[in-house]
Amino acid sequence: MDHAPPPALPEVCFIGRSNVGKSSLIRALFSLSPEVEVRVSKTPGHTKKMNFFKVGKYFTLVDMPGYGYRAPRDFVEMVEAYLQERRNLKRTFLLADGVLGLQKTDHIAVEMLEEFGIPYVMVLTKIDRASRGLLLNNVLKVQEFIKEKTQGCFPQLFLVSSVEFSGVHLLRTKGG
Ligand SMILES: Nc1nc2c(ncn2[C@@H]2O[C@H](COP(=O)(O)OP(=O)(O)OP(=O)(O)O)[C@@H](O)[C@H]2O)c(=O)[nH]1
Ligand SMILES: [Mg+2]
Repeated sequence: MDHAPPPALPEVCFIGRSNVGKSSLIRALFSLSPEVEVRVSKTPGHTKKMNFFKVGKYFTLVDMPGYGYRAPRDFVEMVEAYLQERRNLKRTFLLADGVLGLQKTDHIAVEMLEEFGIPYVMVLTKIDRASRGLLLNNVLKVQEFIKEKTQGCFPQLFLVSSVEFSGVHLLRTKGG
């Protein structure tokens, strides 16, 4: 938090399990903003620190390290402090894998966001890898979960593939 830029601009952040596709989605969403230079990797746990990118003069986005497998050791202190303290945080995107659906660690992340009263949008990633049947099943389960178990989650679920660019435009225009 000591290295975070001053909270002058509105901010959006992207959180989710390691390897879920946070950095890839940011790259797809901001493909027209050359200042957003995110690093993507096949190796889970690639993003180790919170990376802040200023987008034009309008807002800042934050690419977070992932939780779960190979998460940085200081993940909880780092991210909890950020979510609790960041006054200019306007929207949080919680990414879950469209093939795997919600995992145990995703439920922990949801509990944390709910406890801190942070408004968030749920996104299913890597939908190019899921068969239609599997994807439909996961979508229905997540929608039911959002409806029954959450307060702070935006009711609309977004589906994306950062490889095929599907759903990216919709998220750009409707997710914020
Ligand atoms: N097929 C497919 N692969 C994807 C998609 N999005 C990301 N990937 C792949 O998943 C791997 C991880 O992507 P990242 O964007 O680095 O994931 P991350 O959530 O930032 O991971 P950490 O920084 O380790 O927490 C890479 O090999 C990506 O190419 C997608 O929509 N479809
Ligand atoms: Mg990353």
